[in-house]
Amino acid sequence: MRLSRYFLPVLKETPAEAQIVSHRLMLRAGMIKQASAGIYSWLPLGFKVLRKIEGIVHEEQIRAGHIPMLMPTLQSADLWRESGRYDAYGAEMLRIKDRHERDMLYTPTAEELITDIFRDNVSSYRDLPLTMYQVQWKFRDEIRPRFGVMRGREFYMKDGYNFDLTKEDALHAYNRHLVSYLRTYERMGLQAIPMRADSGPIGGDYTHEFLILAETGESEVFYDSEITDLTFGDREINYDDHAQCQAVLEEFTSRYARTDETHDEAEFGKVPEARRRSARGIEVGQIFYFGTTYSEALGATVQDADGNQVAVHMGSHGIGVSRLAGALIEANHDDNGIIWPEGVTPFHAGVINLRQGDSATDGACEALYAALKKRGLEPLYDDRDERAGAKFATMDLIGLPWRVTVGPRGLGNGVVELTSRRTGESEEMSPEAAVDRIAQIYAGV
Ligand code: 5CA
Repeated sequence: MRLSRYFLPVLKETPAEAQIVSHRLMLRAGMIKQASAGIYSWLPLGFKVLRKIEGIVHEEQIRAGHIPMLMPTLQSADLWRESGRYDAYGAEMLRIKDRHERDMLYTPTAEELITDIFRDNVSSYRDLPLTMYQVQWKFRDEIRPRFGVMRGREFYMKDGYNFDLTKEDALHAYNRHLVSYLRTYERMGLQAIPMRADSGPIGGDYTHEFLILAETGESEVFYDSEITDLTFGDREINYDDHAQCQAVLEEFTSRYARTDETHDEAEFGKVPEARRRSARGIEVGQIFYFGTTYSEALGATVQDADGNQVAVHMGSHGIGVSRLAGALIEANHDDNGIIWPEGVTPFHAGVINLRQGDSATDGACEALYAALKKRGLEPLYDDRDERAGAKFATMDLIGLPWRVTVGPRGLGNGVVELTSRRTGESEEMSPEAAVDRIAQIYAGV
């Protein structure tokens, strides 16, 4: 993409309404624009990041054997009356009437709708286990939407639902989700810690929240510092192997790690004092096992091997896809702007032309831009007729991890400059070597 042809409305001023750094930077970098309280348009740069996050979520869900699908944002109230949640959900549910005066709602979550699809189509234990998921917009009429996309009213969520014959199978699905979430966040360059949590209006006994440690987090968390040494890495997982998934769950959840809702001072006191930490965290996902709550309420049963009709065991599992865009910035920025991890960056590298209009420099930039594209990469070429300082400031603000700077002086010596956004370190090399290096970096992402 050529910057002169792109839509990147960066702001010079720091927007006064934004209280936290990710919100400020998303507005300044032209990623989002508020449409109304807690509701945002995703401008081209923000949309690219959202798609990258969503892509990783899809790949890891499919790897775990979960099946993608899509349900509507608007639902009829009838199903929610069957489950009893139409009244229970309260003011957070946006209720709408259609022209026939029928009660509709904008979906805050989809346990009812997926259970309805299941009960109408599945009748035998032979069709289990089954896990389906979607990535879809949700609406919760939060009393205090704030921090930009971190606590929106409309937000983009991955929500997955498992259907199993027995509790044991459903707990395997729970473990499988935990493992797939660990992989998902790590691929984005984030350390998300599973913490024992409270199940709230979704219900159920088993639930973990995934939290990223950040000063601006809304949740207070307590944990054993040993937990931050754990990494998932590139281990091979067979998601059908119950014992293997269980072992990973135990490895990542056996140390003390809880949100304030479930925090227990006496238990925490058993952690050696030097390892006790309290901090703030951003909740980027949550998994639940809730048994037969919804299947009993809605009559989602299957015939088991002995011919009995039994209610299926279920769980639901969410990832805050739009919230992650903000959380990633909270975890990756400096005074000059965003620093995208390679896995989610909107463009792979920036190309800066220091002497726009100089035919040799323009030619070298065009060749570099074409060579990067030929390697399957997406460069952003700053071909505007602007001062070098302004070009550097924009690149730093939008946070592309790699920048190639091309100017007449370097070209005289046959070199361009490759700079890492994270370390600020630069290295001179031939344009071909710069292309090779960038391609090599992304080959492993
Ligand atoms: N049905 C379950 C799992 S699918 C569910 O709704 N879980 S949830 O309530 O925990 O939401 C899942 C994730 O969505 C949360 O972990 C959080 O990351 C994100 N989320 C929840 N509310 C908001 C909000 N108002 N703005 C942005 N993201 C949100």
